[in-house]
Amino acid sequence: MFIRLVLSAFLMALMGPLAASADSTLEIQKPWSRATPPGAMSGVVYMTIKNNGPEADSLKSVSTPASSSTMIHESVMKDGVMTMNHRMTLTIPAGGSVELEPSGLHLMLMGLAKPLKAGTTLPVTLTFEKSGPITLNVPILPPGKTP
Ligand SMILES: [Cu+2]
Repeated sequence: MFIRLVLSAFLMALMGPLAASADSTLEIQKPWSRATPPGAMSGVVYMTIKNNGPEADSLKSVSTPASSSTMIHESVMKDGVMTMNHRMTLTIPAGGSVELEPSGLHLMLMGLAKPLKAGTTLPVTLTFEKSGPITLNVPILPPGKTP
């Protein structure tokens, strides 16, 4: 447990400078992903994207070397059934934030090259219309854990 705490403090320190682009007014807070069982083809990434600037920005694309494709999804309850809608972009309002969290918005990694392993990190690049690309190292949590 102690080692894990030290490790996450270390990862946080690493993530700090990486989580903001040069002139960015965007802040990526508590990114996380979840370990996947062997053979699983998809994974998820959650985070909060905060926009401290005076103008809206939007997330246009997401990529990671860990999967063959990545999409912005939104889980919605429709007629009592949970379905996932594909979103082309995600707008972060000026002075506002958007939360990606379980049962809501998430980044969906499809075609995983190998299982996502707890305790490791996942490099993910978010490309925004105005702020450009922001690369993060997303911590992978064990199944059933949340930050
Ligand atoms: Cu999804």
